Amino acid sequence: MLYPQSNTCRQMTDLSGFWDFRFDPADQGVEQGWGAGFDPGEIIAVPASWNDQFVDWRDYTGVAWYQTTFDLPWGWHGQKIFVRFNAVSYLARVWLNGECLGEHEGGYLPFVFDITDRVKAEGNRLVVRVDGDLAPDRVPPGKLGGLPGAAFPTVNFPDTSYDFFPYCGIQRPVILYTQPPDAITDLTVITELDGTDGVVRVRIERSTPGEAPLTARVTLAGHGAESSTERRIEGTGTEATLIVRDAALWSPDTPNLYDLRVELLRDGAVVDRYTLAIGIRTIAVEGDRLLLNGEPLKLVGFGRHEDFPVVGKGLLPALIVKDYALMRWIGANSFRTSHYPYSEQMMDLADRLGFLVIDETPAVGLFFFEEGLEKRNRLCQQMIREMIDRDKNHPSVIMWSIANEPHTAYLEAREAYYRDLTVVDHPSRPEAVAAFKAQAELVRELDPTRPVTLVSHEGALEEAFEFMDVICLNRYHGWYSLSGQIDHGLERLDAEIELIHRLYPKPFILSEFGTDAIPGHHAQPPEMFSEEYQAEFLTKQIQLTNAKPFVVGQHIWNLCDFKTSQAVHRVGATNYKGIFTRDRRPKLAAHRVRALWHGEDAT
Ligand code: ADA
Repeated sequence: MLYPQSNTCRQMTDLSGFWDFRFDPADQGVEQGWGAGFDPGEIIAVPASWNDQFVDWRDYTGVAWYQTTFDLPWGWHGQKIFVRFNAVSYLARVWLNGECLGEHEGGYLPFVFDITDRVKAEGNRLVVRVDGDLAPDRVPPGKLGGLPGAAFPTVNFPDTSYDFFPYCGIQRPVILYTQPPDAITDLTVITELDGTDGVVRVRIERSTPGEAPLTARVTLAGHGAESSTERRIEGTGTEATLIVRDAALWSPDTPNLYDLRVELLRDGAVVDRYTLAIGIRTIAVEGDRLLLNGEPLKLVGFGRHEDFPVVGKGLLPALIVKDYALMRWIGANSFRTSHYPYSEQMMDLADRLGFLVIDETPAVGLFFFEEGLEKRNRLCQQMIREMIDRDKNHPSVIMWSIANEPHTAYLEAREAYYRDLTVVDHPSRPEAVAAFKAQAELVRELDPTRPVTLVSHEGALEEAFEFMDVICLNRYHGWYSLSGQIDHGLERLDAEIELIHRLYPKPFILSEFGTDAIPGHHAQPPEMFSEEYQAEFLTKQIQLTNAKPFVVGQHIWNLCDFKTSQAVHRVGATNYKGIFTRDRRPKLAAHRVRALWHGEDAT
């Protein structure tokens, strides 16, 4: 799905700003016809979550209504006109001028409505009903009353099956945009290497074929070179291949980008144009190594969240710049979009600044008991399609993650495993194995160029690892298990990583490890929740994983402290595993990790 652009063939305008707003706890808006317009109660900022913008609605995850009006900019008549929601959490239903345009379920991926035949020159009214509720048959799921067998049998409030606050609302921009009648509707870019040359393959999809044949002109410029080719378009699309001699490759150290320009011509005149920054690179798995441009790769970085005071999960460009600056300062080269696809603005900067991204769907906290299973599986596949369709052209995206910590193992299997790493036969629920086998196959069908993974906490019990290219393990030995015993936890982690690697000899990423550290809390000798404990825990686990050649990644959990639901194990409804505070100030561990990742001795 292409991001809207303004150029001589297309226009876009951002509807961000202050919208009319009204909570609807009785869910009466639909029957009272609020879709045609409603008397506002509040003013709300878009984009941003609604939870922290008011004084007393933080924990509200029900229904709320947004409304704005707009006139069409000059010159848009005669064009095809669309409205694009970059993300609305969780379920959105949209009306324009009183007519329902449709619905979208899922809180972190874009959706578009064609409003060409419904939009007026002036006085358009756009209304959105947002249902932020939690439910067992949603992805991610909620209102389970506490997950049987989860690490903590307590029930969070709000009742999530995952460990971050369920922010709601129109959290990313809403954009109006045009396309010409004959338009480029999608581009898929695949890059390969041939010696020192880059091979850039471009698949071009066009809008419904008109009468007159069209020609596609594809131009690639950058680093002192420019090459171009033309293709007639028969039907709805065509492919073009460009060779770049002695290509300037994309990597974290050299995030070289080229300007790809695709134009549609009819009788020699340009009728549409789309430009895209692309990076020439390859990513591959070879044995138990991960290769970038044919060279072994080590990922050092973080699991993160989109999270900040007041805006919640709302897009905040300055925070994106800050977080990349912090990751650059500390020496990270990668992150995972835990536990949902991040904003398109965040992904664009990963390309430009040179960060390697494990792109993860919103499938966190899944369980495989019957209630809602069929719908959750269908939603997981929908979100895989939407994520790959949106992010497939980013050179920074090197891997797809189809879930975080799904609860796949039987309880008794887990008890035996936690006791002494005993792996019983068939420890995973067959429904889970079937679901992830199908999802891994879907990823490879949609994008055969990138490895697929599943981020598991089940360890060697995770039978779905069989279908993954890369093994990702979240593990907290010395925190949730062997609490207070960093060295004993290290021994257990060492044994477990080796066991998993024997069973699944694939590249291995320690995708989460860390401890809570209350900012300003100190103890010597280190004790849990002190900054010293976090610093020593991370230092020793980084040194352990550095010594294992098949461990191709270490992602600390987390870059920053972040908001969670309320629960007995979350002081102030906050997860303090950040090595930076929620307002981005370094803890002791940040300095230790920076020394380690810059090759200095951090003891
Ligand atoms: C899990 C989970 C994270 C976070 C972490 C923790 O690994 O994937 O979202 O909850 O544990 O802090 O406990």
